[in-house]
Amino acid sequence: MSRQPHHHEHRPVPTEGQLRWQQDGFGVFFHFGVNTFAGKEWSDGTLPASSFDPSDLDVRQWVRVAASIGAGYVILTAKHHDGFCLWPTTTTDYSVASSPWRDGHGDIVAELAAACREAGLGLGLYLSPWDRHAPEYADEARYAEVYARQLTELCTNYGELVELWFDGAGSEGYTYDWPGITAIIERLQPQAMVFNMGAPTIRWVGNENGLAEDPVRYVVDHTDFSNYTVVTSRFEEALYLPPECDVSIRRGWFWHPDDEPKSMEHLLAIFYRSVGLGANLLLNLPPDTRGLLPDADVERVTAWAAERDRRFARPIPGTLTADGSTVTVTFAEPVTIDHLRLHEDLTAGQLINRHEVRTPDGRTLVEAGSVGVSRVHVFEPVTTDRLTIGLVPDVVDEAGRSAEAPTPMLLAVTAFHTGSSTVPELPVGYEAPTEAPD
Ligand code: FUL
Repeated sequence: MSRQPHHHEHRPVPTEGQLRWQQDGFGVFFHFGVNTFAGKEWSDGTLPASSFDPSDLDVRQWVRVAASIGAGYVILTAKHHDGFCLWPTTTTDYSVASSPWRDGHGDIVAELAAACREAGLGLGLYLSPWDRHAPEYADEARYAEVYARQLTELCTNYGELVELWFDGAGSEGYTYDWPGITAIIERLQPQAMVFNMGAPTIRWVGNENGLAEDPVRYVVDHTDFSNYTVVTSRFEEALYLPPECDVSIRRGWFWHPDDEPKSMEHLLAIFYRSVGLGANLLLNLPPDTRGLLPDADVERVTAWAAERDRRFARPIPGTLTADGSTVTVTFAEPVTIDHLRLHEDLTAGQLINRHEVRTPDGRTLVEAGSVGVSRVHVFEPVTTDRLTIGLVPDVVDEAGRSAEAPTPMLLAVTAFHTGSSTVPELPVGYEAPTEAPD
């Protein structure tokens, strides 16, 4: 069989906005709404607006915590599947405007937007396509208008948004007006990342456990739809869509009185398998019925961030010299290290599919897949002034060389001595539920 010799390979490259979002790497999710006051994960649109009544709401506390643990952005459920809106929308009275909170004059999206601006954090919004309250939902054309107005309000009144989060749950078989939705975003918030649906620029990693898998592919021809179905959305051509790993610090996305935060080991295990693999992490911290992040969660997440930062506090920079796809990393003097962080140059697209780290005596220290925006390796301490990294490009011919792809390149390699030489284990049998909650 003959192959076309000059077949031009289509290689999607990231936009500046995608690269910036990937470099941010870490965001905090806030699930808050009528569910919070009913101990529910999903509700059907019949919980009364009057039940939304946080006693001490302070979004500045949410943002302070997010900033202090190193988040670059936060995302709020402006509207979850139940249809209750956290801003005084003109499209329905099922919103904060009908609640006792601030005598119906409050606007959580506005308060959060102001707090984020003050703290220098990006703001993203979750606007559930599935709406179990809106009577118009039964009529796709009428609901398209309602949804367009809601999205327009959110994209107009709250300053710049970094991300719009479109959740697939409950939407199987429903047709939304994605061209219309996309046009609104392009007109009003063209820089916002679009999560997973419509004309996405970033994608769901495919589970709600916060876990990516090696190799982490930024170029894909489909996205997974939701946690509750195996449906996928296929594209006509492959797109550059880096993954975001969403996970809640607790079992639930919303706050429940009997739920509790994950252990620090578990959170560290998630960090290494998301950010450590080159995927973004979106960690959910649910505010409670006071409208505050609970003390236990704040303590846990603060301890987690402190341990993460301790491990990466003293970077030992390596000097890189490249010979084709082999990179030599030289340290100023012999160093004892147990962590290595690699950064791929992604400007020409994601090129590295496999790589290997070797010590000067030829021992293989690490054999792994993708590098991407940032890849962390953990190993038994080794003392050396040099490492060799062999990069294997994405597309190889029979000679083991990339036919048309540019030579893969690393931007930086940094070593660390953390005192930890293993990646924390995930708790046995842990998995977020894939059954639809009631
Ligand atoms: C899911 C939703 O059904 C959950 O309630 C939550 O919002 C999660 C982030 O996405 O698909």
